Amino acid sequence: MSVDGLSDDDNTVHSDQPSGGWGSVGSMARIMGEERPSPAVLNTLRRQNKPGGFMCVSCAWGKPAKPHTFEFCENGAKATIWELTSRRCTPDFFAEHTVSELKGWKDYDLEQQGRLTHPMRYDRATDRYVPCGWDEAFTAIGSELRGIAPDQTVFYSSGRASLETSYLYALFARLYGHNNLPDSSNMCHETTSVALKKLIGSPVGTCVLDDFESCNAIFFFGQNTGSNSPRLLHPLQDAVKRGVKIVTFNPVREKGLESFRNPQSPLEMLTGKETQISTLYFQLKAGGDIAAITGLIKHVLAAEEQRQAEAGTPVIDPDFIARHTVGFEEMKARVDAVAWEDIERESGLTRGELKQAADIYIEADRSIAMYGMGLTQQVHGSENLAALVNLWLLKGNIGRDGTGISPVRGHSNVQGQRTVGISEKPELVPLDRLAGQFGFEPPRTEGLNTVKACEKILSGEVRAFIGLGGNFVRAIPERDRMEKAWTGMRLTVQVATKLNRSHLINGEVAFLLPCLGRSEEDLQASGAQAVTMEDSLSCIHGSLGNNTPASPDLKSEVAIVAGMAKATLPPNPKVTWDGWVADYRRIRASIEETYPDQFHRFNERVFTPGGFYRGNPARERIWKTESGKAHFTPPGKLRAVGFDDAPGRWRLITMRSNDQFNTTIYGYSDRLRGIEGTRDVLLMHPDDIVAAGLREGQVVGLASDAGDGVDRRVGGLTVTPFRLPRGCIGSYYPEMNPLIPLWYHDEASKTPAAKGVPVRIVPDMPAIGRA
Ligand SMILES: Nc1nc2c(c(=O)[nH]1)N[C@H]1C(S)=C(S)[C@@H](COP(=O)(O)OP(=O)(O)OC[C@H]3O[C@@H](n4cnc5c(=O)[nH]c(N)nc54)[C@H](O)[C@@H]3O)O[C@H]1N2
Ligand SMILES: Nc1nc2c(c(=O)[nH]1)N[C@H]1C(S)=C(S)[C@@H](COP(=O)(O)OP(=O)(O)OC[C@H]3O[C@@H](n4cnc5c(=O)[nH]c(N)nc54)[C@H](O)[C@@H]3O)O[C@H]1N2
Ligand SMILES: [Mo]
Repeated sequence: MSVDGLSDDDNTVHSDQPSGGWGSVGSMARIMGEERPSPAVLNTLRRQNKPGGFMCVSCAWGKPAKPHTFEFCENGAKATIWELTSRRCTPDFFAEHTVSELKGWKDYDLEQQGRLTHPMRYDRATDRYVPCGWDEAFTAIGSELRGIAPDQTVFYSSGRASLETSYLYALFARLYGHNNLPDSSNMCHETTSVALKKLIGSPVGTCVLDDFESCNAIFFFGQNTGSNSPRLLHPLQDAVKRGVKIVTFNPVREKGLESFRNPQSPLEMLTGKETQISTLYFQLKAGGDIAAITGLIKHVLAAEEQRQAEAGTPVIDPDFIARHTVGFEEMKARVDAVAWEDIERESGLTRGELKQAADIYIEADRSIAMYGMGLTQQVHGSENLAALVNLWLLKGNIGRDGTGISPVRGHSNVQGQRTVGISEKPELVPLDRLAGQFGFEPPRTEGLNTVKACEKILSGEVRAFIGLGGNFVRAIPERDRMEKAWTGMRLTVQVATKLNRSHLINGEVAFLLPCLGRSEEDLQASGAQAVTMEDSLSCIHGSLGNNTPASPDLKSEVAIVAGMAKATLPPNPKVTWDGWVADYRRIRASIEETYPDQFHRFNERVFTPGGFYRGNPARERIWKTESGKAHFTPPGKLRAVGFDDAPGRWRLITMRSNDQFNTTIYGYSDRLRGIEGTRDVLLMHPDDIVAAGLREGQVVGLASDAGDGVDRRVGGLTVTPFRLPRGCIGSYYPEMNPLIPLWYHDEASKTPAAKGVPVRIVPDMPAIGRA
């Protein structure tokens, strides 16, 4: 399905390479050359994602019990090599450069300095980071925190830290007195956590790896497997070989969902044979999913009517609907009333195209729905998921082998952090248990999520920010205003492996605390420590790093969290920070005590091949919703973006390249899209370039068109023809983040709507003094 008649030999920028293949090997080799990692890296890659080995720091996709010889992908290898670089960002580097100077550097150049080696304190007089001792840092942080009201403090986490670290971090926040625990998930799959919980009673996906071996169809919405979770291409390739049909809805023709050449298969590599992944690929409009899915539902309901008339076996699953769901009739009535012309206009797809997809869904006995940021990062992201759940409930495609809903999570432990208490929502945490276990009264008021934390930083109500990993200031919307407000805080602390922009925007008192990476050996009093994480499929895996740490002055994240907590809180005999640091098995024992159902015999099960499954009631058709049933939802708005069309207003999709991990830029090669050597591009349909009075290669800017009168601009983007639907344009995250208003987010979950941002094009606008 091509867009508006563009063919493969049109003049748009695109790539003829399959995902995987020699290109992926070349891409790994390039980063090997750049980072010059220690020779131990090959040994580490061999252990990557294997039982007893080390769990990749890149994506959260499931790890099979019987792994491939090399159970890693191009981007997983890049992430490991990135962590094991031989470059070091030492106190000498900070002595040479002021923080103001570094603010002018590109994200890529900052991280290229390599691993942080010493704890550093910001010195205002010289505008430099200067080395400090760990005790000095902890004591200062403790005394600052004791002087600030807990509810004016934010403890952020990026989704990489282990279950052990995350559990202690959340406990620290609650013992200190707040639930202000925003997580990268708030910018990512929070839509899933809120919407799926409401609709099917589970905040996470219902599939396990085995389901991919027994399904007949897989539907993909807004997830870029080839770049962001390439290991998932293996089960997809196997599924295709079994005859499974794969249907994709995505405004961008992503290579990984078109074809795959398995780099681990000598035959495929040598013969150039590749597997076609998607049977059908629909380039719908950004924000067109509710309309498209409603169209599919209309087709399914029409087929059901016809079957009834013919007295054949039903298309839908009436028994399931009667026993397990509520709201079917209201949903049906509303869908019946939706006009096809509205569906076609809003989705950008024809009734006939949607019929082809619906036929596959109707025919398949067992279907899996997979999705990513294309659905969650929209103003009506929760409605996207409600529409998808409607379609999946119709045929009882939840809670049977080979079926289910499978959100593809982002960071390698983002799902797990929620499981062990990193949540601003007190009702999701067993506070009574924590109270009994540790003899204190946990705070019961709702804490700040990412958007609310930003609002309170803007209004000056937040006085302290601790970042457990991540690059908060770069990842959030509204960057310009946020950076200005940030420096008004009293205390900022960043726990990190490499230098990034968030470290350069400082509070009055600021610390940069360097930690071990997951691939490194973590030696404590009782010996080498393992940590654990949870994958997208709710399986928990142990991970044991075995590389020599980048610097002898690093501490583990567990030790850093415990160090800050001990320096802040009054002594409590039940809260044994030193004991926990000495032996992480004790932390796992505490996790087990708080969550006995999911983590029983935790220490014994740490290295279960394939991980241990912590269970999901929705998979058993136990619906932990308000009604005790799964919910159909009558569709409301058909468009997921939060604005009307207007002349000169475009839908901007902020994209990840194949050469980045979130705000970490590995390089300038988006090889699966054929964009090389730059990230400063504005991707547009060739006819849109002409219609807008622009020309290919022209340098333009974008300005926010959100109608709130705030001037938000980014310049210096080269107009590049690309196969996108008319009216939709693309450019990279995080460079485009200054254009997203803070208030522009999914209504229910407050996930920033980074995939359908209203903008205007400003002709001939250069980049102005911006990194
Ligand atoms: N190598 C690598 N791996 C990663 C990451 C990384 O940056 N690099 N990031 C990690 C993280 S934290 C996350 S959350 C995941 C992100 O992984 P994904 O969920 O794949 O996220 P994106 O690449 O932002 O966007 C997904 C897709 O949505 C499509 N899209 C945009 N708008 C729409 C729409 O309206 N409808 C539909 N149907 N599709 C749309 C885009 O074209 C894109 O292909 O990956 C994780 N893994
Ligand atoms: N416009 C737009 N904005 C987006 C998105 C989008 O698609 N479009 N996606 C959103 C999504 S899905 C996410 S998840 C967020 C990501 O937001 P974050 O999770 O905050 O950002 P990352 O870029 O993953 O963080 C990178 C930094 O983490 C640190 N780091 C790496 N490894 C470790 C470690 O082991 N320990 C510690 N302590 N630190 C480490 C390094 O210093 C590195 O610079 O961005 C969101 N923002
Ligand atoms: Mo994410």
